[in-house]
Amino acid sequence: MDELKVKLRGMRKQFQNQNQRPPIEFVTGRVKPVASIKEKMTRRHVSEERLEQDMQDIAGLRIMCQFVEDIYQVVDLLRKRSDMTILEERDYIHNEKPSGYRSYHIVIEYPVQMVTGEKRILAEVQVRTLAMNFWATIEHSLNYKYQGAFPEELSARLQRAAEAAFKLDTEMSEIREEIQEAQHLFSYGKAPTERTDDESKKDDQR
Ligand code: 0O2
Ligand code: 0O2
Repeated sequence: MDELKVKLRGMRKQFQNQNQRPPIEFVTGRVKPVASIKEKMTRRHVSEERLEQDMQDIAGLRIMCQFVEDIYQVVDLLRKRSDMTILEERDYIHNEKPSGYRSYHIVIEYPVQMVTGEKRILAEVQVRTLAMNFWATIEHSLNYKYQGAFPEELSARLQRAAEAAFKLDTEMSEIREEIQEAQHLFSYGKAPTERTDDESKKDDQR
């Protein structure tokens, strides 16, 4: 998990080193707690022998992006990497879940070098916008209270909130160029187009 977090955060750093806006805002990761693994094993009828193959999210990473377009750029970057293999992709952005949940899920196979030799582990990478993350975090915490059985009114409200979050993402995408220019001005004191030839050369050499 730590290794993968370093690598994904490294992708963000590389863009920053090039004075480019990174498509990754931040990365988090968790190992599924034992209680959640046991609960999912019962719910999904997963045997202990099949656990490593059948439960894909024991190791889980989350990549947060500013814009929906960034999600697909990140997915493309992950597809090109040779240190991990993508086994499955699930686009819950264009096929949102009945709850209203949106995110892009990727299941990767990642070789870990153990003292006993190489071990290939599965990890689930969830790529989402900040707005999708806001919604999912809140809905997830409500799930603890209601154990997934939301009252109808709350469920409808959450679905409406998910649509509102997606509308926000769509609106932000439409003014993306304006925002990007403003962010560049804020970070580097000038718009990307105003950079001198000398500065561009320096970046290329980095
Ligand atoms: P910085 O400088 O704090 O931003 P670790 O592996 O120790 O770095 P850990 O304990 O695994 O981190 O925590 P986790 O939850 O996986 O990731 C936390 C990272 O995500 C931290 O970044 C947080 O700052 C960042 N983070 C969490 N929530 C938000 C958020 O809402 N907005 C933003 N922008 N960042 C968030 P770093 O890498 O520790 O560095
Ligand atoms: P955690 O660590 O508590 O987040 P299943 O787990 O059976 O629902 P499957 O096929 O194993 O489904 O994987 P799926 O649906 O691609 O991804 C499951 C994970 O996506 C969940 O993990 C959540 O993190 C997230 N997710 C999926 N649907 C929703 C939703 O409606 N609301 C929220 N907030 N998150 C969702 P877990 O198992 O809940 O673990």
